[in-house]
Amino acid sequence: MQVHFISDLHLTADRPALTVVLERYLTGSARTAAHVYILGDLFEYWTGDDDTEDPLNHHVADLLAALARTGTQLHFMPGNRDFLLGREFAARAGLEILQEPTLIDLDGQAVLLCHGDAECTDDLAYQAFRSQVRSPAYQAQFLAQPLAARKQFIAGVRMKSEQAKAGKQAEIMDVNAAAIAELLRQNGYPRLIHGHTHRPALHIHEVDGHSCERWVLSDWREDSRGAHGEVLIWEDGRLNRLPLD
Ligand code: LP5
Ligand code: MN
Repeated sequence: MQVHFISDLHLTADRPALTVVLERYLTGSARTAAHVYILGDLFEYWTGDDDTEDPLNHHVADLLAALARTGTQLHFMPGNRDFLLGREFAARAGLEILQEPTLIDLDGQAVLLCHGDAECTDDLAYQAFRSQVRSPAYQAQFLAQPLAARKQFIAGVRMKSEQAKAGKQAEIMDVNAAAIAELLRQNGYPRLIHGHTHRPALHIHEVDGHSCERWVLSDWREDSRGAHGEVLIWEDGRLNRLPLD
């Protein structure tokens, strides 16, 4: 049995080549997976499920739904950019929305899944912003606004976030080791898989005498190599990274 993990695709109409990589993956190697877990930031940003103006949203829903129809189970965990993705889009795309964090069983081994932003606890400005925008009352008030107003607000947040990041030290934008240790402790010392930081690596955390693997997923991007991504694949009791282009 294969189980796949991807995150941080940051799909946008501005980078169509990334959607082509996704299309090749979903019609290719994803077909051999029993489960595909999308661990957040599938989209560059998400305005609300009623944003039906953007053809990209329909196209991605159709691609995911076509894979779901072949029997592969699709799971989506919200990222810091697409946490407003809701039940309507999930139903269209054949996705199950997961709570964060979620503990799964892979051939008898416990694996914990999260996006990764909640564990960046040194980034105090981000955590303050996060608790505000993750409040259900704030989200309901936001989603009640007209689409154009929401788009304008998000454009402002994206600009402010880029300015803020330019002034932050790289270390504070990574996960905090104590936050990871606490997460592992609370969940019975599993293996951990997350994205968000765009720093693909395998780390070992020694917590209370347990040795826990932390797999950080790669983001998908367009650079001098062209558009490319990566999927982490569980098969025969081990994890392997498969490059996608
Ligand atoms: O995503 P990434 O990795 O680039 O940066 C994140 C943190 N930034 C964010 C913001 C998103 O990137 C962009 C917004 C996506 C749309 C979400 C919808 C929101 C609508 C409201 C819903 C109810 O998550 C960044 C972290 C970085 O990860 C590393 O972990 O540092 O955090 C910031 O930069 C946040 C700033 O420090 C503080 C907040 C600035 C925003 C202020 C809002 C004022 C709005 C004014 C609008 C006119
Ligand atoms: Mn993220």
